[in-house]
Amino acid sequence: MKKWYQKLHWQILIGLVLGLIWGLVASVAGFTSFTVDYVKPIGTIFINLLKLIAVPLVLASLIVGVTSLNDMAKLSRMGGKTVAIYVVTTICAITIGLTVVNLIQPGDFLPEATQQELMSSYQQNIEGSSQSAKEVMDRSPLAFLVNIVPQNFFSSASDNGNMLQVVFVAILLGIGIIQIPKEKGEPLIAFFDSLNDVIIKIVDFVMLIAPYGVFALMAGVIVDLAGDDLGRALDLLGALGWYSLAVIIGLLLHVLIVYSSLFRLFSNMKFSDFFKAIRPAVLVGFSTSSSSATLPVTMERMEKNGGVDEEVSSFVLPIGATINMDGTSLYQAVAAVFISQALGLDLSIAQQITIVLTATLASIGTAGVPGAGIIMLVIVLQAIEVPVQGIALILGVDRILDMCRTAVNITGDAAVSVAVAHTEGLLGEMHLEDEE
Ligand code: DAS
Repeated sequence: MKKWYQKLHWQILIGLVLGLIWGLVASVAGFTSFTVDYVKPIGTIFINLLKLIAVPLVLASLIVGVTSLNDMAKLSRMGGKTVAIYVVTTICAITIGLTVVNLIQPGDFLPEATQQELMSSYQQNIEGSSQSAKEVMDRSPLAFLVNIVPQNFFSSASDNGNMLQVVFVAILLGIGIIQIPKEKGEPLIAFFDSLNDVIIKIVDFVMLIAPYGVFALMAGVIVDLAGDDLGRALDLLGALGWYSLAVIIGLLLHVLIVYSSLFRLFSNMKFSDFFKAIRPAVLVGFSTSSSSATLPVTMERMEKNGGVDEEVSSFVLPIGATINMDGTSLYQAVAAVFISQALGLDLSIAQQITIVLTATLASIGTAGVPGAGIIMLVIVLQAIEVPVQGIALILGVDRILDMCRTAVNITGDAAVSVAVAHTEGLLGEMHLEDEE
């Protein structure tokens, strides 16, 4: 049994705190240049690794998710219902997230001078996109859709590629595989399934250096921001606090409003009983930050205690762990707006609507592993022409928020399994006695 300090999420939290302390001390004691030259690059390597695996992760996890619908062709009615409810709850989550972050405006807690400082420190990365931001205003309204379809998959998969194009190609490939004879499609499905497992294993490796990456990122962000002005560093911490509060308030509102409404509409199960059935899975999800790792627990709890028939849970929950991440989509919407605000960028209504579409797609493509949600945030930031480097601002607190959003992801999957089971007449008695 690992000791508490050997557990990854504690190590990351320790890395976070030590990075904060290092950044603050460096700003006061004057070794900021050492930090910039020798510590910050470790954080850059960590972010680059996350970006490196984003493309194969999206390709493999989405193709596996899309083609798994085909394997259950006889359950197409259930598949349509499941995906429809997943998409509706995801869009509700993003809308709640956008509402909360626009009301709280966490990024505006940074003084304007600091916002300009951050923006200029990313300047070399946005020359192109600020130029293309102007082009975006002049382009036709359907330009966004045109931009999703790549002319060359490999160019879209390149470093500065458009992740949305990768999502588009992945869905297209998945549908193509479904349309060819099963025996011909199986080798491809097996390949992408194996690739998915390999990438998830690589995510595990990358997350092993997360404590060091987060330490370096936090130190780098504080030093970048503070320079010789400690006050600025404290401004960032304040803004991050309000940002984290916006995410957590959004997540709580989503669970209390959307999932309880789902139960009133599609099931006669008491919401409180549902939580007694699912809470061990929610706690495992919170501590592992991984929907995939928690899936066996989620399935066992919903079948054994939640009264959901195995035919429903074995379909709805694995798909949910792959493509349904309400917590992640809400977080991505809040994070995208926060980063924009922190850089002094005002988002138009069109851009906020783009966030709804791209965060829906990004959350579908997010794998159920720690840190996957922030990798997919790249899609949303690129779609609204906001510098991806802004992720460095929020990476330090990401693990804590990952724990929270993963817990909501799991709650959403389980809630939908109850709704689908009830509408299919496959919701039996609950067994909570071992919960008392
Ligand atoms: N940790 C992911 C999950 O397992 C969610 C995320 O990273 O956003 O659901």
